[in-house]
Amino acid sequence: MSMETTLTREDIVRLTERIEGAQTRAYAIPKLTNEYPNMTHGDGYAVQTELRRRFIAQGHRHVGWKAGLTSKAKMQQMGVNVPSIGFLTDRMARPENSAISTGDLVHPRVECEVAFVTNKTLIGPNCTKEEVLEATDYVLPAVEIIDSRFSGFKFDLESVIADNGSSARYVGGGRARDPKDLDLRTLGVVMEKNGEMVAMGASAAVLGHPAEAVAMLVNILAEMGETLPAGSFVMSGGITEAIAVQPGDNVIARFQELGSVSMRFVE
Ligand code: 0L1
Ligand code: MG
Repeated sequence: MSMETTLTREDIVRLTERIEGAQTRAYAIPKLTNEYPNMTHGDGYAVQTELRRRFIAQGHRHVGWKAGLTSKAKMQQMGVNVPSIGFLTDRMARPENSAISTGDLVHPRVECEVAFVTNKTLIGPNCTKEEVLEATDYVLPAVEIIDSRFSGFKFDLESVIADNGSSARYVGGGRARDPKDLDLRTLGVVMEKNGEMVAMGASAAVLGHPAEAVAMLVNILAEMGETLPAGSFVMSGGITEAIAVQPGDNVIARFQELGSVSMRFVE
C-alpha cells in the first residue's frame, strides 16, 4: 500500500475535525472523497494519525490496533483489494455481558473476531504469521462493534481509513488461549442475535489465518514508521459478516475452543 499523500496540513486538520465531530457526536457525514476526489490511502492514514494524536491528547489511552476488511467477502462487498488498519483505545472497550448504548453510535454493526495480545515488539515491513504467533501471549474471542460514520454506508477505502476503519467499540471475553495449542485456521464461529443464528464462519476467512492479518497490520504500521509494541491488543478482522444491531438486541458470539462473548444493546 502506498503512503503517498496529497493533502495539505490544513486539509488534514479540517478533515480530522470533521471525523472527530461525527464520531464523538454520532452523526453521519458524506464520504470525504466527495470533496477531495484525489485523496489517497496515505491521506486517509494522515487523518487517522491526527485523530489518534487528538484523542491521546484528550486522555484516551492507546491500547492496540484493529485489522479491517480482512476477508475476501468484505473486500468484494467494498470493492477494495487491500485491508486497512485502525487504532483502538481504552474508551472503546466494553465489558463482556454489558449493556452497550447505541445512542452515541450512527450505524452500529457487530462482527466476530479473534483478538491477539502480544508480549514482544513486532516490527515490519516483512513481519510474518510465524513471528506474530511467536510474539503472542494469548488469543481470545472478541466482538467488534463497527460504526461507519458515512451517510447511507456510501464510502470508499480512503474515507474509511480516515474514519479509523469504522472503529467504535469492542468486547473481549471467553477463554484466553495460547495459540500454540489451537489451529487458528479452522475455528468455527456462530453469531446469534435474539436467540437466532444470524452469521457463521471459520477463522480462515481472515486472510487464510488470523495471524496473517496481524502480520499485515504490522507491515502497514512499518509504512507509517511505527511498530507494534509488546502488550498490544489486536483485533484481527471479521470472520463473519457485520450484522446491524439496535436497542433491545441481545448478541452472543460462540467460538469453537475459545468460548463465547455476549452483550446487549440499549438506547
Ligand atoms: O472492521 C472492519 O472490517 C472495517 C470495516 C470498514 C467498513 C465498514 O464500516 O463496513
Ligand atoms: Mg472488524
